[in-house]
Amino acid sequence: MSVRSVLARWRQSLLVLSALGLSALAAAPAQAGTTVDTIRKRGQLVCGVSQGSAGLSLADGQGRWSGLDVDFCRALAAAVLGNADKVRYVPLSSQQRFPALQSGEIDVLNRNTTVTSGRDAGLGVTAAAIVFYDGQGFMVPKKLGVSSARQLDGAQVCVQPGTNNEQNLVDWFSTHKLKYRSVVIENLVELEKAFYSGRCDVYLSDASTLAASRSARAGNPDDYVILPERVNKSPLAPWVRDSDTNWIDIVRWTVHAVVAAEELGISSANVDSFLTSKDPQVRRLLGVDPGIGKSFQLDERWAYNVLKAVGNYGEIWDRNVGPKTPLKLERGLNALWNKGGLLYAPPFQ
Ligand SMILES: N[C@@H](CCC(=O)N[C@@H](CS)C(=O)NCC(=O)O)C(=O)O
Repeated sequence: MSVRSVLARWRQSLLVLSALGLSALAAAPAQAGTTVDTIRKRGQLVCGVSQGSAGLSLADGQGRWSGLDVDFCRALAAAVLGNADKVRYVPLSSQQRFPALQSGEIDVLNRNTTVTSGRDAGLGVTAAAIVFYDGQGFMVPKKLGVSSARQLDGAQVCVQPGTNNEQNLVDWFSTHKLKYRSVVIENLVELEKAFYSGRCDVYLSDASTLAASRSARAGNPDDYVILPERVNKSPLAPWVRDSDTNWIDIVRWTVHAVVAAEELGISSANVDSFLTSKDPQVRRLLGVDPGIGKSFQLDERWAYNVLKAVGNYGEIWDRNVGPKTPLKLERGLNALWNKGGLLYAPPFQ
């Protein structure tokens, strides 16, 4: 073969390759913008929440949402858009929540959702940061006369499908060699009706959900008791898609920002007075000394906006689930690390 024909073939294959490359590009879906671009374009964050769990995410009669999970939706809207009110809430059942996140219907899932290895590794989603160290337990009517979950042999247990409570139920009863019958109901309102009307003896869920349900839906909350055993750790987190690392970082560091603020003594009421602080950590966090906002592709005032709108972690806790709310929860594991809890924000630098 002559040099010329080798060159001609070589040129031809380059043409074929580049044509293939171009058609491959043409066939690929248009590169979707980042989550932050999408939020900015629509002027609103779309946040997946529960269908109604007091203290975590619950709408009032006017459709106004509140709760700890809701405050983290608001915090993210403040971080990205500078306005905590720019949120559309999408109520989701346990089974609907991950498909809604995977499909892009929501930007973030803030819905009392436990971090487990299977979800993190298997669903194309990431738990960005823990916002609530909870534990799963059992609630029973006082009149059953039960003081320990070990006395629940033969019980009928109400449980929602698509939760990890279901697995914990199997694990706990088999470990303790007890029998049970599960009553599986997807709709939360129906499930709670079944429990409070006596169709099941036991309601298994996160302790926060049980406390919320008892305060909001039991005829007389004092007629029900949450048993002392916790069947599993239940760290609750905001979830995002694996594919957008900038958005994962923003969600993660928004949680860290409210924790760091509590440690630094910054609150929604006094954040303005910290703008003249000499403390380099405070100056970086609040964007007085610029850099951090830019690294997240956010306004330098992102954390200031978050704190001004929703406050620090302690304020979020007290407002939604703390001792002065119907849930009456103590901080426990959700106290700062230097106050005996697990909340610990890495450095902002
Ligand atoms: N944290 C557990 C349970 C979460 C969960 O979905 N709990 C139910 C109550 S058992 C709930 O909050 N449902 C609210 C709803 O369906 O809107 C999980 O992530 O699987």
